[in-house]
Amino acid sequence: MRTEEPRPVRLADYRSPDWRIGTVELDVALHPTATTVRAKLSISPNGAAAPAPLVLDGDELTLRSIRLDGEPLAAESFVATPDRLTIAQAPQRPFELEIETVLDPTNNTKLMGLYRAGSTYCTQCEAEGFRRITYFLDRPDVMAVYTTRIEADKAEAAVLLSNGNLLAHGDIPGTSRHYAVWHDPFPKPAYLFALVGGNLGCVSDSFTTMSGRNIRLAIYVEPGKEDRCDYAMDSLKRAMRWDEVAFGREYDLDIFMIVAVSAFNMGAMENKGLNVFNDKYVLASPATATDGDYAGIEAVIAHEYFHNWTGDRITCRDWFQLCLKEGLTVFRDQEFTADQRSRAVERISDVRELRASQFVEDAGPLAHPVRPTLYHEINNFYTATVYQKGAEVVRMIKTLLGPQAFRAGMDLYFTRHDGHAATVEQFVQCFAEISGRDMSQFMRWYSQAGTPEIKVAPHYDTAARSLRLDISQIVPPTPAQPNKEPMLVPLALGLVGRNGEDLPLLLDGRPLPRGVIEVTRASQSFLFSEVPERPALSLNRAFSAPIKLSLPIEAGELRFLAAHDCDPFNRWQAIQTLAMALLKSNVAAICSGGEPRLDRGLMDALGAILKDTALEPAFIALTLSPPSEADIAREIGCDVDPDAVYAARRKLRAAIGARHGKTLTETYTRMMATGAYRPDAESAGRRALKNACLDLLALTETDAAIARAFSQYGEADNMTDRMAALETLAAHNRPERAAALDDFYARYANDPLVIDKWFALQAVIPEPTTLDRVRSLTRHPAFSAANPNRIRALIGAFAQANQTQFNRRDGAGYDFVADFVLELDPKNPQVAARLMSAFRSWRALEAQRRARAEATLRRVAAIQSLSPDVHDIVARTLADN
Ligand code: 0A1
Ligand code: ZN
Repeated sequence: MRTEEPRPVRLADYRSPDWRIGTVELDVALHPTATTVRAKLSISPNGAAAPAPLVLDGDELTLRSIRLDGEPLAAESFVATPDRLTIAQAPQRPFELEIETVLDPTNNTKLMGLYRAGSTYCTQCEAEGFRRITYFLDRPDVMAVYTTRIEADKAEAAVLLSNGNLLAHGDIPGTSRHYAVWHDPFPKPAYLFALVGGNLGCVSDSFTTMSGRNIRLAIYVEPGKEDRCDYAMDSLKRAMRWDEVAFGREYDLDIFMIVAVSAFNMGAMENKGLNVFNDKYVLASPATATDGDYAGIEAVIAHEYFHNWTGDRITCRDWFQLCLKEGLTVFRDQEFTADQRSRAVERISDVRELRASQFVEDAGPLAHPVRPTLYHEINNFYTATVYQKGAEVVRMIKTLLGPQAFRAGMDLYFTRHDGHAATVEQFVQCFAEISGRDMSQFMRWYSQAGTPEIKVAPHYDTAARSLRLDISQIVPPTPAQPNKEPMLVPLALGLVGRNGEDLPLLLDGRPLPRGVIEVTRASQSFLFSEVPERPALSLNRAFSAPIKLSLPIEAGELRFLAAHDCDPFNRWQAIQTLAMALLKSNVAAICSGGEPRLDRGLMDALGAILKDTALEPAFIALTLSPPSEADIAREIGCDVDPDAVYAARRKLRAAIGARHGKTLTETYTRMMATGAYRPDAESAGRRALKNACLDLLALTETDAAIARAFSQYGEADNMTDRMAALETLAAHNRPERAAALDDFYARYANDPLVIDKWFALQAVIPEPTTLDRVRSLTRHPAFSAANPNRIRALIGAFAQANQTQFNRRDGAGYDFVADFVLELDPKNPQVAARLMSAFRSWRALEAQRRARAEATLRRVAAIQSLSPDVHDIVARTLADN
């Protein structure tokens, strides 16, 4: 808890460690409230010129004993507090330190360090959780080889796991206890350490690597849930193969384990050889998981597996380099999904997500560079900017270099830095060397926050048959960065001729490699020659750069691109651009008491897409969905009225339902499946389109449309269709809604992950009664403020996905969330801080809501006992720089 203003950590202050730790031998005796940890560390000075004190990190630790080279350390030669162990005069030679600490995993509510998820013992050490297990140099550039002995009562923990390969196991004679010894030969930072003990069911399989090594694969879950692991196991094997093919990366230990736990602060964790997962990203069956859940499992399993090379074999020198492993690994998992499913659909989904979360973050007080230079609490930097924008930055390197040079750069990175803790500079240097390019301007993507705004003015010269693009860019000011330098923006583009085909791209008379121009200055021009006709401009194809684009383009031309662009992303984007323009003007109309208008052109373009049977159903479904409320609000930028945004979007969707009723009904029927549920992308795409039709049709409010949803709800043979119908019903205050909600609870009361859907669904109902509903659901027996999944489902969904009710004009939504955060904060500050970030767009709201939000934020900020996590978020959210 805060006693004084905490001191930030700065990138500029980085120094290599004074000490090295070569090996770590842990001996952990599990006990519910008194687990003992004996750690034997081999420590040596790190070539330091001047003798340095040894200062080990701790966090809420209790020291039992300490020995140096086998001898008890005299009381006057060390100082141990819960958060530090200092030996002022440590020997300036290699020595062995033995530290015994005692932990209380059952009462560890922060879910960092060693804790219990239900009855299972598990650990979470990233970023700084290992220091809650023993005193250590808890920083990623201290890499050691770990040997871990675990012992426990057999009845309490029949399964004992840690990183690496199993060396030995057996009973402890004369007791009811047993033990297991694990050894991980790969040096790793402490944040990748993991240990699990519990009575778990196991599903196993095997994988033969490209060099013919046989790897045992094991997924551990709550007993009885083994039959829900098939998809996770299948995804794992596909990810392992893909990394061999796409990046030449082979798995390195004899065994790869995944453990699903019910209480976890995040999605999952890439501990070496022993990934620990939020069970939401492992367990799936057609009856309990939606297509979205299946896709999430595939992506997260792949993400954690890919970390084995990008994160574990090569880790980060310090936490400022977080994007080095996260941005790169997100890029890798996105590419994996694109290859496994549909590249176009994956790209559109990723960009939608980027705009809804990262662009919003970048536009508000929590904006920060992909590589921050300062933090108060590292846990608050596991953000959309580090992850999603970090992935976009890697993708731009690939776009600039081309696939072969990109792969060669990656290969160089893997060979050069294997076994080391690296920096972003070292990563980018590999591509600079391979390509011979100067990447110094590109580095601004890592250092400058904010979404660049690119303006393009086209000038076609009929006589000269040339096209000049005048392009200017600005990077908006962000906290602590009032002035920005121009970025290197790779813009993929196409000139689309009247027949719908791409015209040749000759820049200054030469063919343009890969169709990408490089914007490098605040303003510059590009001249295309031999352009036989005035083309339609398809810019930033496949979203080649994470920018905001503005281009004077007529609606007719957008409709043309929506119908003909060979870049599927830009076909989708053309519709989004049309819809965004309409939505913005309709929001303005609603705010000034006017009527929203209709756009015949947009409707026709949508109708054409809907009828185009050559298109993937998943693509059509995405095209039928207008920009999100958060995205519209961000585009409006200031004085936002979330009720007007919601109304405009709903009206547009209702208009689509009314205008295309017949086609939507036909499509709904045509997309119905025959045969058993299959989770593959194509089947999922058909369901996505079918359910998009169902939802749009229901917005016409006809009894028939509601009845269709109600009967789909009742008759569905899989969770995707049942849940989609329930979501549709939830948007309509009709008796069917209450009936379906009650039925849903009765069916799934014993399945917490399914009940989370029930919580979330009710939390996002855009009606004034929702706050009371959410409040009373916090007292529901299925709710628990000790479980992050329950919190995210109910409170998280309300705060982050219910724009109208969180942002109630009377401020009651803000107060409710703030009060919840304050109650949670002492128990789980990490999750509390994440909830608090829902306030990040408060300055963009209209005056009354803005005042309410500010009052709530100030009330929270005034509390002295805030955790560093929540304090950091609130302080930055309120700061006006
Ligand atoms: N490295 C993980 C994310 C992660 C970060 C912190 C955690 O602590 C609670 C847990 C997980 C990933 O990228 O998947
Ligand atoms: Zn990750």
